[in-house]
Amino acid sequence: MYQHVQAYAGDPILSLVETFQQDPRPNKISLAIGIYFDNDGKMPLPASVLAAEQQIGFGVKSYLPMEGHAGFRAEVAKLILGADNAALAQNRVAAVQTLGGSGALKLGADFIHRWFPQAKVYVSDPTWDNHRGIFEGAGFEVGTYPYYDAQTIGVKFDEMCDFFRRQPENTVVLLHPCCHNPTGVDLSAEQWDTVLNIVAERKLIPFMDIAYQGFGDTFESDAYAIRKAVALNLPLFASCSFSKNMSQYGQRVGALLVLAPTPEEAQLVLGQMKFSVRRIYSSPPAQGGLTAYHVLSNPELAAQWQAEVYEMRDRIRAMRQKLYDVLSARLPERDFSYFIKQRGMFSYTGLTVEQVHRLRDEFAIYVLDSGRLCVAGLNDGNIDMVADAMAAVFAA
Ligand code: PLP
Ligand code: TYF
Repeated sequence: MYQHVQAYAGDPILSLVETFQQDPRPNKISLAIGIYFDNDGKMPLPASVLAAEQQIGFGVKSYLPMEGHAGFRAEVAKLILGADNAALAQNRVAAVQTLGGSGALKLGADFIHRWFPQAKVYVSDPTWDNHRGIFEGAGFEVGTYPYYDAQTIGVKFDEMCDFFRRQPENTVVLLHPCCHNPTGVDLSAEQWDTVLNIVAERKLIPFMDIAYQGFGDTFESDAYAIRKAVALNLPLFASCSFSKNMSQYGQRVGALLVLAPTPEEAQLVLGQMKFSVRRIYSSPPAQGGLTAYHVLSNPELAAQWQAEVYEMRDRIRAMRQKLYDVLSARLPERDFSYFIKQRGMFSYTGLTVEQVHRLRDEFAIYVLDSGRLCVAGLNDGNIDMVADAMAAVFAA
């Protein structure tokens, strides 16, 4: 019956997690998956989020509307765009509660493919693997734009701009407003200004995927590119995720925001989003969305939550500093300053695939073949081992 069904090769990140779980070595360390762990190596639930969950309780929850919880949608739009954003007062933003950031990407991708079927999509080289997966799954041809420069461990900024200048109208460019996954290499505010002016001139469609707001710098500055795109009145799509910054991984909490030129068009977009949702899963899960709504709508809980995210951010920064200190002391001829310049949970370490395999085989330390390391998996208990092992493979 199913002989003709193609075998699935598996997702590279999730497959590595399985390999790790089967590794019998007791001292093994996983820095492969993008999850925030605390200094004890546990996934923390912020106290603000726990308080919100307790307020909501575990009683029966009715269905949410197709587009999700109205309060959640309004609060997320304020969090991402800024509470005083004129586009919100003008009712020009269509907001949908989605199944995590992935669900927001999928909903946005399907919408664009349906209404702009000629559009091509470009993602950064490199990007989160599933960006390509989701957009190809929606029927797009997906290409890459120049981004990461292995020579400088920075951005190929001029090449990126030149590339954007050559694209036709309505080309979709997928951008990471902060904490680029997988490299940790971000654009500065000035660079965003330049890029978004090109996007405006060329009439491109910016699709901004923000999964790590608050982990880079502040909630405001991490959303700089998104707010600038709104200020320029671009046809912005923004997908956001609360998986990491509210530890809602398995609850599937995210949102898609679409900026329209008029309130009427925002309603048309919202209507099609609802239609899409109805035909796929009918309505989003209630528990996580309600939790996020309670956190965001209660000023005390919201302030507490932001402070808790900044603690996570600071712990990640401390681990970056420690990695830099140990590696610089061991190999003084090499410049490891990129570890402290990169932002967010991920670091492109500069490790080659051979070095990555040595880390895995000899030291039971798991990072992705690309050299991506999840800095949030480091802690006081494993950082010395990891830094020593990295120094050993870098020195060889
Ligand atoms: N976008 C980026 C850049 C991510 O790194 C991730 C998750 O790792 C997602 C989207 C997906 O988020 P979610 O887990 O909420 O679906
Ligand atoms: O590590 C990463 O970049 C992500 C993590 O459903 C992840 O791939 C894992 C599972 C999932 C979404 C994101």
